[in-house]
Amino acid sequence: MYSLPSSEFAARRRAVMDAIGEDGIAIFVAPPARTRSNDTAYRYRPSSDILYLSGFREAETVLVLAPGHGDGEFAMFVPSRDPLHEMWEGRRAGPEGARANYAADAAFAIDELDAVLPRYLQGRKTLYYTLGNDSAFDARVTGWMNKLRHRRNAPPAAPGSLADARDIVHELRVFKSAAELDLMRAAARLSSQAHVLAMEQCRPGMHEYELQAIIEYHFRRHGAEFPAYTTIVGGGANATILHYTENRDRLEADQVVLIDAGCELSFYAGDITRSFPVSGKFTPAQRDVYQAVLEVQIAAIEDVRPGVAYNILQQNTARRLTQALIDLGLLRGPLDELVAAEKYKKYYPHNVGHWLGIDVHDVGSYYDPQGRWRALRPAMVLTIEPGIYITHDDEDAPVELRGLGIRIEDNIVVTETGYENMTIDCPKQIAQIEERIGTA
Ligand SMILES: [Mn+2]
Repeated sequence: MYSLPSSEFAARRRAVMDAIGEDGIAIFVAPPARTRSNDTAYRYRPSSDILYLSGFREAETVLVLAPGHGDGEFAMFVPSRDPLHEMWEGRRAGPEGARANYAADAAFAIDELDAVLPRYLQGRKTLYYTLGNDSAFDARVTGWMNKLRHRRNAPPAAPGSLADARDIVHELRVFKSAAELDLMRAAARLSSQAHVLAMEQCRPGMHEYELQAIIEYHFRRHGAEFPAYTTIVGGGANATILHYTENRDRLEADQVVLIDAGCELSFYAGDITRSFPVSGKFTPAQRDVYQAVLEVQIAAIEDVRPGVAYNILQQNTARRLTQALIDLGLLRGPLDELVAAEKYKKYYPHNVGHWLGIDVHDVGSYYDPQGRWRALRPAMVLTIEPGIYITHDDEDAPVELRGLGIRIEDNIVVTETGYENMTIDCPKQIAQIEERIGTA
């Protein structure tokens, strides 16, 4: 239901191969599994670029794109079939499965890498390989290069220049296809539903981890592979810690709880934040801050359309939030001076949002090739997530505002004429929120 057609993976590989040309070769290496405790591993999360280019999920995998190569231009090196290993650790595709189900032109056991890969490198001018992720693999690449440089019985044939394939792949990943947008809408919908469940089941005296469990139960129950990132549930002052993930404390009736949670469905991320009163009713002070953030968030979403430079979203948001902070009594002074001095950073220290896709903070440059902030274009997906955070010990802040964090985050697609809010079903107006809390 949620997978992409193989033609889409083929088109992505074609686009990369067209960009690197017949003089080039690109190598993509899956990161290894990581130990969690003694001899058990973290659940493996496949490499995003390998997912993007092939849909393949196993560790110990290397993808090679060598346009026009006589042995086949798309080669995969994968773990070999092994009944005993598979009995303990799970099924493997093996080289045969890589050819049959992942459209590899040629496929080999990963153990054959040293023997086979020099054949692909030989005679290519540019090697697209990302140095620095895996020093052991870097050393193997160097070894193959040296072997090809110092051949006795044939002229040297090692690539003379090194480039980074991420520049090509990550630029492609900035623009989502129609099929990808459908997957992202599904991830957004599931993430929205989970936030509504948390609102409906919230009661004073519950613990932050209970809301986390409600949310993650919904994700997994509907087939999400993982949460797209560690779920944040912070009540009161915990909401002022931007990446709070302990989720351990009791939720009190006078607190606002901030939940930042999204699922990863078919390896596409949802990323939603909502902030709501534990009791079901904002205090007047909390309501003022909430309404201010909400208005800034809606204005930022309204700014989204093709041609708007990314930094304009940032600048407009910083200015509007600064005005809000003045109105709330949190900053004092002329608006222009406060904006120029970035005084808002005390209460709003992050950016307005980020690209969203296979990675929650998705890859891709925020700049154009000339180094200027890039303009939005249709099929880009980004989050819009302004916030105001007032720590418990902020003596400049009115007492009734201390220990309060509000962030509101939606997932936005740039369209031909403006934007589509994929998380519009997740309530954020005060009346909509208050009527839901504690009703289940
Ligand atoms: Mn986010």
